[in-house]
Amino acid sequence: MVTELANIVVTAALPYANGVVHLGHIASTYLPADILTRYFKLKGENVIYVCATDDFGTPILIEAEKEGKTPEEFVAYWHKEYSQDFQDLGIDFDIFYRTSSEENVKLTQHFFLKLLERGFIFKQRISQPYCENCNKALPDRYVIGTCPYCNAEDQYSDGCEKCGRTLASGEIKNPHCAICGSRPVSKESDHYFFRLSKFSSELRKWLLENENLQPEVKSYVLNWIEEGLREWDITRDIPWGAPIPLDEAEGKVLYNWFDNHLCYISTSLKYFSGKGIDGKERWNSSKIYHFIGKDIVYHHFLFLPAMRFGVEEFKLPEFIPTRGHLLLHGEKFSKSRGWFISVRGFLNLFPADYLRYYLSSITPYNPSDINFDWEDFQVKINNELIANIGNFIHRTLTFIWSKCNGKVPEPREYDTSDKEFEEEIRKVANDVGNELGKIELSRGLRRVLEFLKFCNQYFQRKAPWSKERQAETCLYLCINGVRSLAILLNPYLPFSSEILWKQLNLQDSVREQSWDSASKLTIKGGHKINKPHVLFRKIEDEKIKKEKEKLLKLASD
Ligand code: B3M
Ligand code: ZN
Repeated sequence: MVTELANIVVTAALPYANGVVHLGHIASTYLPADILTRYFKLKGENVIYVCATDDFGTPILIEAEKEGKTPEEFVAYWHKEYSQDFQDLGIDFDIFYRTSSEENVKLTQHFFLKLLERGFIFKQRISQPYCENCNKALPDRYVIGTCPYCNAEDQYSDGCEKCGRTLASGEIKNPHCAICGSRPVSKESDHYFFRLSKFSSELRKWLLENENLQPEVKSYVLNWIEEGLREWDITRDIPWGAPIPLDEAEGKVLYNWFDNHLCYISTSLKYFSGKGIDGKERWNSSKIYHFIGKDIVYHHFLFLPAMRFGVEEFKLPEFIPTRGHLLLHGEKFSKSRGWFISVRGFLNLFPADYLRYYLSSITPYNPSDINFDWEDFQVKINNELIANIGNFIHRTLTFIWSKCNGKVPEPREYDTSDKEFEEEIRKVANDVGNELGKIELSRGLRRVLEFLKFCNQYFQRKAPWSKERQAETCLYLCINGVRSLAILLNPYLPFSSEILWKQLNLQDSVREQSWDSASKLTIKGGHKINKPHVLFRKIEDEKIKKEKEKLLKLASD
């Protein structure tokens, strides 16, 4: 049923607009979604890649207050920073918008009213933590305490990072105010709740029937449903959020997890309306992919589908690709400890494609954690990307440049190994594409490396430099192999593949080619290439040593 949908919408979890996009988010979410989208585009699919900043919520309000900025100023600053980071990393959204947009606030209010009207939202008076010292209601991140389930300390009151549960207001043990540290008192306030439990059986059915969802994630979520779903407090007494569209609730806003995932929809609709397309119709005729990290499974596998079930206007996702955390030398990223690599920090040291290569190669399609290790990074770049991929490209191009005046020779009659090599070129795009289509991006990259091994062995065996052999057919096939490679690598390495395309002196840009043309030999004898330059530079030990020393110092502090 899924394959009949002609259009595709890919989304990546929305980064909080507070400056914490780090390599972990890139690895689990933005990069995999970007690679898949680029692949779909090369396949000629009607696909868009959608993202936005997640602007609302208490963490942002708290930090804006600390910096003496309005939340609007604060999120505008980070929106701009992120846009640049993503662009420099080649994360190529078709639209990068914001949850605080008018469109999203409107859609959120529409969802609220419709769910209310249908009886899926009810009002209840509850006691809430309140700081008498700060004179503030203290929802979510305004309170820090101990997780009642796993006893992890220093957790925010809305969810535990250790065990992954979302927590209801008042559940956290040993609560204290995140701003001043004092113990909160209780104060009564009217809140609205979403009847999540009403959707238990619909959610269960959806999970069981959708074969695209990863089994390990599904069983997690099914367990939560078996344990019983809690009604979900969707309102907050803070001045920053989508306002509740009711007179009786003046001054209250909707919880940021009520509005943020709706931004996938509102942002897509905005994009489509800019193109003169009926957005709702397009959304509902699209295959939908929501890429996330494993810490937000609860929200994407329960809140998000339940709200769409309740409103019945926008279809549910087919895929929610979920990946694990990235550790840094075996430990969790922590901005406060400095155990952290920011996007900008990385880009100041190495090219974006090195990061894309490394993360793609170590990130499997499952929720297990992965590890960023500077030495491993150096090994992968030097021994795979450079010694394997770069080497084949470089020897082919420089050979043609220096020995054939840059002109691709006409092939002669094929021998068996030429035939085998041509067969390999004809086959590889399909193999890599099969993996990419299954979101198995690291496996796709591995298949590219196998291809390279084949290429290098072929080149070695044919020894075009030796006088006794004919070099023509070998060089002709190799240059076509390099062209195929430029296309196959494009989703992974958009910058380098584009430079390579220029060196091959081919028309247009590589991203405008069709994926399937990677299995064809379209470079003819007589084609003139451009002067080759080294595409990838080796990573020196010194540079890695320096980064490792920084970490060692942190570890000993
Ligand atoms: N802003 C980021 C996170 O919890 C959160 C994602 C929203 S996706 C709708 O990782
Ligand atoms: Zn306080």
